[in-house]
Amino acid sequence: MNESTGYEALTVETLPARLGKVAEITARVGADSSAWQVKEVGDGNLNLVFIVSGAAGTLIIKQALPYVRLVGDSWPLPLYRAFYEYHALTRQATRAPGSVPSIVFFNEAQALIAMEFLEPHVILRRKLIFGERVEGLAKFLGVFCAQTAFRGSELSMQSAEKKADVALFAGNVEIPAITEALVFTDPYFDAERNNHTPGLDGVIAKLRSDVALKVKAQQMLQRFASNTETMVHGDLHSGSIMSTATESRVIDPEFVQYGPLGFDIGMLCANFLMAYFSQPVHRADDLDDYQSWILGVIDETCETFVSEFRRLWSDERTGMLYPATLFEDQGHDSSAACDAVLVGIWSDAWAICGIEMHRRCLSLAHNADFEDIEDVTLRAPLEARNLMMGAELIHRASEFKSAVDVCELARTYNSKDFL
Ligand code: SR1
Ligand code: MG
Repeated sequence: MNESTGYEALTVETLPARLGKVAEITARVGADSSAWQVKEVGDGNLNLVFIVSGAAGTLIIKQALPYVRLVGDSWPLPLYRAFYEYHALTRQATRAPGSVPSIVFFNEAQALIAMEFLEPHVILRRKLIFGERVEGLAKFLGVFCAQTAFRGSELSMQSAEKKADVALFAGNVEIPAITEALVFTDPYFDAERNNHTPGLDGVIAKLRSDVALKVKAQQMLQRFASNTETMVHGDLHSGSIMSTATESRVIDPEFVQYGPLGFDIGMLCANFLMAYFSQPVHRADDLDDYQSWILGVIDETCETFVSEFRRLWSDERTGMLYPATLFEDQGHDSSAACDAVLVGIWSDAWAICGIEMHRRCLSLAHNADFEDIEDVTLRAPLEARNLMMGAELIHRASEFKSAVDVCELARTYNSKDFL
């Protein structure tokens, strides 16, 4: 226990006694906490996650640990990330209704959030590894990304409210610092926490000797750190999405901050591309079909993002940016302005996409898509395709007309041999 704050990490044994008197929780799980069943299921890099079931139902209890779980207490991490996650979830629930689990209870001192148990949802990354399809996934994700991006920006928000929000989330220093190092910087030199699959040394040496690539990655870091366009989820990968065969939700926004409009969709596409490149080892029978399905999800997600963004532009442009007083009220069509904003979003998104493809193979915290491939002689050539395509995306980020071009590029990389 921390004497000054009263924080104490929960355990399977202590949870019922410690939370058994919280009315919001007993109302959802059951009054008799001695009969609760508790399982710790956290398989992420940072937190404790408990499934708590009782006579009345089931809840998720998520609690931050004061260090990085993946590494241990040699890497301390502030508990305040639960506070930011809570505030991110409330904003996402308003800006993209139905997209995130509902919150039942929040305790700041204990860095604890009790939330809706999603069932029979499973982590999307596992579904992609097992070759399962999710109906409506692309529509859901495209709408989520567009609504949170648009409605969290001064295209929609009043400036006073948006600036207050930027100030609130600016207190989240240490968590974005992980992204600043692990995503944007460490992949491009031999950083202490890095690791990579044996066999990739030649490809990695090529990337790390590409000064223009490093400059572009640092330019994107500058934008990530300094451009507070909208509230981003900050860690939107297939491990932050839970799905059934027909329904999906976004979870885990503790990496929230105000950042570039294209950040989330870029990171998301990278994770679909990594799922795509990893498939040849995960399946034989329906490989072509399943890979095409993944590319179809990328394409439709991006298409949906654009159409929803355009709809919001026309129906909900209530902020100080590109006001109707300057366009429609003067008899001027603003669609060229919308096009220009979208061009900027995609240029950022494809660069972020390439950078995320690099970091998941080169720095700390790799993806199960590749990492589950135990035979490194099979894993390395697939990761090499992913790394090389990542570099092309970063270099040519502003040249892609749409996700169709990016998917086409993925198809060409999918048959290349770089080792
Ligand atoms: C030290 S944390 C490493 C990664 O885990 C989180 O889920 C984020 O993706 C972060 O980059
Ligand atoms: Mg996470």
